[in-house]
Amino acid sequence: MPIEFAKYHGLGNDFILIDNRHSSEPVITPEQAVDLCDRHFGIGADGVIFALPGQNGTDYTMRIFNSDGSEPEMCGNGIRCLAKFIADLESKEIDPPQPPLAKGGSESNTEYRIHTGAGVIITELRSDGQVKVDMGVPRLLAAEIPTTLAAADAKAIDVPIEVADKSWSVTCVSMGNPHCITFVEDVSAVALETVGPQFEHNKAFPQRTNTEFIQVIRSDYVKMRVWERGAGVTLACGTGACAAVVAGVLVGKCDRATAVELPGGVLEIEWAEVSGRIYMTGPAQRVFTGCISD
Ligand code: ZDP
Repeated sequence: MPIEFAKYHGLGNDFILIDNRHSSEPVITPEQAVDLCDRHFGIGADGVIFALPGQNGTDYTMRIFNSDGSEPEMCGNGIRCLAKFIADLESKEIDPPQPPLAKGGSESNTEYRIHTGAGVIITELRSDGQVKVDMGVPRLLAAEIPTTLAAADAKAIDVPIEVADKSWSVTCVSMGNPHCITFVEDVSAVALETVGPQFEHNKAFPQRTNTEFIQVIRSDYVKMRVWERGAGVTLACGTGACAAVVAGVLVGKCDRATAVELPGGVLEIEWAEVSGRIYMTGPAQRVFTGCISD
C-alpha cells in the first residue's frame, strides 16, 4: 500500500513525517527508514517520525527512527515538526491530493501533550509560527545518561575523557537521550567527522551518545556544532541545544536563558529556575508532501 508522507525541517534538521494515527505500531520498519532517509536513493532525511495515537491521557505519541534505523527516546527539532504536522493534519491542510500550500502550520495557539520515550512533552504552536516546547526536566546522574564517567549516582560535570588521542573536559546531560558537551575556543576548528564518531562509540557511553561542541560568544549566546548518535553531522539538534545550555549553566558559562546558534539557525533555550523545566523555542517548516510507492 502506498504511504503518504510529509517532509518538514527544524533549522535544517529534516524529517519524514508519517500519519500513523490509525495504529499504535509504526507502519514503516527501521530498515525501511534507513532506505527512505538515504539522500541519493531515498527521500533524504535525518530521521522518520510517526504521529501515533496518544496513551495515558496524552493527545499523541511520537516515535522516531534515526537515519541508521536506531530509535532514540526523544527528538527536540523533530517534536516541533510533529506539532506542525499534527496541526496541518487536523486542519486538513495537507490532506492529499490538495496541492501543497506555501503557508505552513496553524495561525492559532494550539497545545499538544505528546507521549515520548522521554516522558510527556508539551508543544505550543505560537501565532508567530514558532513552536515552543516544554522539554521536561534534564537528568544529570551518570546512570541516567548513561555514562561511566562518574559513579552511577553522581553527576559527570567537567570531567576528563580521552578521545581521539586527546584529553577533553566534558559534561553529560540526558534530555531523555544522552548528550556529551564540550566547551571549546572555536567550534569551527573541531574535526567533527573524525572526533564525533569516536565520542559516539566511546565505551564510556553504553547507549552511545550525541556529542556537542560549544563556543561561548556571550553568557546568553553560544555557537554549537553537533555529531548526532545514529545520524552523524546534522544542521541542528534540539535536545542537544537544551543539554548544552544545562551544561553551560552547570559550569558557570551560560545564563539560564541562552540563544544557541547552530549551522541551521538559532534556538531560544530557557532552563526555568523554580520548576527545573527546559523550554525550547524555534521554527518548524513543511517543505513538501509525497507518496511512498510499493
Ligand atoms: O538521540 C539520538 O539518537 C538523536 N540522534 C535523536 C535526534 C535528536 C534531534 N536531532 C533533536 O533535535 O533533538 C532530532
